[in-house]
Amino acid sequence: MHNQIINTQPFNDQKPGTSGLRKKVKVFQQAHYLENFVQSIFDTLHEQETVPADATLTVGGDGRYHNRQAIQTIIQMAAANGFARVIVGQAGILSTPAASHIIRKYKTFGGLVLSASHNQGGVNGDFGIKYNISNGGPAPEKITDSIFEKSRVIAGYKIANLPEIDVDRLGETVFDDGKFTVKVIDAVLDYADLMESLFDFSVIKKLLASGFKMQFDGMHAVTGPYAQEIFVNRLGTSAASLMNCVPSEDFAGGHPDPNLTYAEDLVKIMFAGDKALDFGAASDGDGDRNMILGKNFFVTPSDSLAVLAANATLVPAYKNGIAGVARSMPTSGAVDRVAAKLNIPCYETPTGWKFFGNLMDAGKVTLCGEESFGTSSNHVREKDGLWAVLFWLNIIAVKNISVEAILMAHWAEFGRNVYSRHDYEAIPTEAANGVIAHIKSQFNSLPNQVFGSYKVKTCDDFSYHDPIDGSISNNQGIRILFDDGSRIVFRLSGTGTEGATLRIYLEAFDPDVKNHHLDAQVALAEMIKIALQISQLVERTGRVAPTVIT
Ligand code: G16
Repeated sequence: MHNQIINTQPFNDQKPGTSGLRKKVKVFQQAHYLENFVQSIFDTLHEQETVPADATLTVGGDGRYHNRQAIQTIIQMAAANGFARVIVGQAGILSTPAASHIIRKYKTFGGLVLSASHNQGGVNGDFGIKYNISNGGPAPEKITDSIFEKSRVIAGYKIANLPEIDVDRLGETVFDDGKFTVKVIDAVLDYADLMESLFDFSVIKKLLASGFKMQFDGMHAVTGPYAQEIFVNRLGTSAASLMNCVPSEDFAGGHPDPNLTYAEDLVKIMFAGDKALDFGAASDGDGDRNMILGKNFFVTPSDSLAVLAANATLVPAYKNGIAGVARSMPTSGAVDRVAAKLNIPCYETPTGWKFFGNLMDAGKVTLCGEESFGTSSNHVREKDGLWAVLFWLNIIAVKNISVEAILMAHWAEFGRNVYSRHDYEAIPTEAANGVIAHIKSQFNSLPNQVFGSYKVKTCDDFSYHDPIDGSISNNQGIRILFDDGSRIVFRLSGTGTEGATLRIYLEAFDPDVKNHHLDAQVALAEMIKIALQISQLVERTGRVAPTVIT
């Protein structure tokens, strides 16, 4: 094994976003691009933490195009940067929650997770990389900021001249008398064992054998093999209950984002009137997101989090109760109402799973969730799509009622936070920044203004003060809060790779829930108009309708 230093020039666009660095595949394919970023990560680790001589790095990705090449490069760079061992998922694949689990279970120093999540794949699609720390969760801003700083001044990277590792074959390859080892593992089994330790598989098995019909959509992405092992091999459901469960490098040309727009095959099945099945679920490119559907019924991610929190004690892992909950700021306040009733704390963090890690490590929260189709608990430090699906199945199996009935009972008890998100994707960056600047310019004049039946109480740009490490994160989204508790939030996405994506989050509270079936778009129609009026979005971007509504 011979280490070399390769001279390089900095790239100026390697600032990690909401969840690591996400760019077009073609950007990552530029000479030295990936290497520069990985070296900036390793340099940060060596500077900020003591990397022990026996340090192990977990490496895996969602299997998208460019995953295999990137993994070989990372292994060679890990060897030259003082790691003693790399654990890699078979075929280079690890779902994001499985990667988090492997880091925790095998106590590795950290991990590199290769994914652009729900973004499209293939040669013209997206690729991504992020660093996860030893708790299994995404690196905090202190680390990601330093990575960016180092990427701006990098002059060289270290790489070892190793032969290509056969990542399809399980087992260990040892170099230089044990100075460096690569171990290829089957991560599906570890993850499935973890799920079996959390949920009551016997009661779910009985439900699935009772004529209850479910459909899981893997969206041609990473969760297919996990779903096969868990639902078919361990829970005994039929193979026909799984769809799109063979991972493909370009997600079969699809967009692996589990929402009502992109999971259209599943949506058709679940909204087929009398023919609809009892339960439907989908997860995304890297397996951390989930969408839950009942018979002709969509559960918003914010409601899903609230329902899981309210029913947590039905699940073996949480039978003694939950310590607290956390949600990202744009996520609806539905879970806040559950927390108030359970008399447990509820934390409001910025968008980005990395903000939950400190709270979980400190034992302050057990469940977390985001409006962006992510929920999870302290079993890992990432959001976890299949975990959420199993949680729902466990609740349904114990309660023995439909998804819709669960929501109806929940709303009757807690009221309903009517909620929707409107995304305007790939807007020219300048126009999107103009919209945000225009809203901010009204911060002084908006309070007390009346818009139809709504009166503005206050508005701000959300700041988060981390109660554990004291760090402060500013500019996390504009909030316009109305007198009656309704609100509009505007944010620029930190995960897009083309222009800017502007998100508008709309929320109104309905305490009486007179009309359970009221369509959120109908209920929020007036607020949608107000959002467009305040932002001048149509005038400034020329967009007359959102790209995606969830
Ligand atoms: C990532 C983050 C989430 C965040 C989501 C959307 O999810 O892990 O915390 O909510 O992006 O972020 P944005 O609104 O900035 O696009 P994923 O599933 O893409 O890794």
